[in-house]
Amino acid sequence: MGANSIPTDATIDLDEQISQLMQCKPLSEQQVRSLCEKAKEILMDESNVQPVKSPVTICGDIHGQFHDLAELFRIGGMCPDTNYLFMGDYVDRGYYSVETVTRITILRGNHESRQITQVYGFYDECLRKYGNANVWKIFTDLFDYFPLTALVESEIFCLHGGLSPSIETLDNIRNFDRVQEVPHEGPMCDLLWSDPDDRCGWGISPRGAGYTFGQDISEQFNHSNSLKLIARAHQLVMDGYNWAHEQKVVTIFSAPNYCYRCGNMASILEVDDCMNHSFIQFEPAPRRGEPGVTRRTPDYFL
Ligand SMILES: [Mn+2]
Repeated sequence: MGANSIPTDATIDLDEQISQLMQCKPLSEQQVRSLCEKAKEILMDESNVQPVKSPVTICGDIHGQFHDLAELFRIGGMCPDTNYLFMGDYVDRGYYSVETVTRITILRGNHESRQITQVYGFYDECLRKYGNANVWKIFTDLFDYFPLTALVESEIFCLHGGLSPSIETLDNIRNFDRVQEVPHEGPMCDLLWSDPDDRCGWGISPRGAGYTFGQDISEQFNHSNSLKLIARAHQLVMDGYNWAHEQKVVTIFSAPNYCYRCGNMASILEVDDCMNHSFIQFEPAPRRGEPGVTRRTPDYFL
């Protein structure tokens, strides 16, 4: 008791680090290392289906668009005043993965992986900003501990991608060992890669990993697990959110003008303590110094 009100060296240091990050200045390798060690201690005690209480604000992909993340906090409220649930894909694509990932932790996305980050930008960004791959290694080692899914008040099931033909119940998910690189196939891969589809049943995903799943699959899963809604991220949607499967599934995407060229709105989902939900849409933050990106992004990775 009372210890919380007395700033220790550690909390003073943490406040300084937060203010440094809010100015979009990267932390030192040593600071990243010690923060990630602390984060790992917290994350390793979390469940594969991490329980979350309302009120909570649920967010989708960020992809290193740091200034837009700052805009998200301005609109949605600062931590810890607002309780946030982020559904993965913090890194790659944008120019500020290093700054972005240090501010938030929660569910794992398909980009929180050693293999994907070496192709889509985070690895190169770490090399450019730190001169070596140490920070990339520290972060990707931490990503292995990120929870895979969350459950808000036993009603809203949150995850990055979607469902898996190998998973019928939440207990199936609770029982596997998540502390590993994202596998190329199997239930853990599917949770981070799958997408809802207009066609019924399971389909082959054009992404080359995970599956597509139809409304029948979502209805069965929600019924079996007494869920009202599946909230997920992973797909660019022009309004920032998109209902599917007769409101059994919603996609939330929180990177406005994705890749600095897609022209989409972003959104976050606010769930209040009575479980009422409302979407807040937002546009890109004013920015300076970021070049317009003309490089084409393969559609199957959006
Ligand atoms: Mn994704």
